[in-house]
Amino acid sequence: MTITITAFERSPDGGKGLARDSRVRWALEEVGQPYKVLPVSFRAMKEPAHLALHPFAQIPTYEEGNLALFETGSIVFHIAERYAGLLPDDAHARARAITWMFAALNTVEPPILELATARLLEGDKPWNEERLPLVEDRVRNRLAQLSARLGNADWLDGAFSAGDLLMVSVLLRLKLSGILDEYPNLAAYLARGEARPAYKRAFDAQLAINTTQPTS
Ligand SMILES: N[C@@H](CCC(=O)N[C@@H](CS)C(=O)NCC(=O)O)C(=O)O
Repeated sequence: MTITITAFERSPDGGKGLARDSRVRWALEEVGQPYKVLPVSFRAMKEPAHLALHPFAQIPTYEEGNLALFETGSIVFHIAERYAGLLPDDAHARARAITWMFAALNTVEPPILELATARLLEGDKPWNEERLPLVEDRVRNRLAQLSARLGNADWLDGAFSAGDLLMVSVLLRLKLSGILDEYPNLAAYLARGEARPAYKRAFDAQLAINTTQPTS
């Protein structure tokens, strides 16, 4: 059955892997499933056809036969449940990998997004100078905890899983900030994720649609 996902027609980051279709692409590449990408403009994202797929007018969405999904956590979970390669067979190990998926999205991603918002969108606010260090501390707190848990391991719980895929995807947003360098094992963890052939294929495909010229 054909899998179709949506992605930004023109990503604000120029296709450098921060738009969230990249984590869905990566999951599909890991499990070896071909997929089509439907690029959507910011205008089209607000129109009824897209809103029927995504009530919050965002990307990515995922369609497979008569199944339509939104929310990357749910999409990656669906891919990992349906195709082998992203969740262990052992029931407890599987539950722990799913726990890391939730931890990535619910516990680690929120302060990282808050920092991105504070830096990119609130830099001109008079209170930003006072607030920014507080937001950075919240990020550092989470990173220190994650770093302590990861220790010298390659991945969060045994073999690479959908938990790592989402955690690496979330940490990517910090890549250029320098903060990750304060936690060398996390910087190495991120690099390990980026070095996976499936990640590279996903990254290259996302970059390609952002660097080719529109036809009209
Ligand atoms: N929690 C959602 C977030 C989706 C999201 O924020 N998508 C961004 C692209 S990375 C988007 O569509 N932004 C445009 C907008 O919100 O108007 C998920 O994980 O799928």
